Amino acid sequence: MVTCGAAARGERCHAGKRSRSNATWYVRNSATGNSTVTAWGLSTDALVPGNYDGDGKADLAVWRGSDTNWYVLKSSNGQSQTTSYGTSSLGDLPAPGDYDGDNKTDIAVWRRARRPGTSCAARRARR
Ligand SMILES: [Ca+2]
Ligand SMILES: [Ca+2]
Repeated sequence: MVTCGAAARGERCHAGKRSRSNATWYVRNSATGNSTVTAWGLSTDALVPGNYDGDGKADLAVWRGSDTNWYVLKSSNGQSQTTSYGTSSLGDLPAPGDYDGDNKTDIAVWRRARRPGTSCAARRARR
């Protein structure tokens, strides 16, 4: 069984925090009806499955807002890939897709535009 990116690096996935726990993917194969069970990611991660390695099969993948890492378990070779992308402090949300048409899922985030002067600090300053 493969474990989450943190465990692959020799770290504890939940690091003793109660709000997070390991998560498990249950996938039912449409061709055979068989299921696979794989521990990957944390309960607080965003789910971002896609075909990141271009082999035509979806890869288990999560985006962790706390460290802005994308943890991908590549279906082609079972290896993990960790990529940092996004800024959670700016409210980024993961938005993966094949934006360039190369049959590989691209990492992407969606960020809401912030209007100047609408931050909490700016509103307090006007009072
Ligand atoms: Ca794949
Ligand atoms: Ca692509």
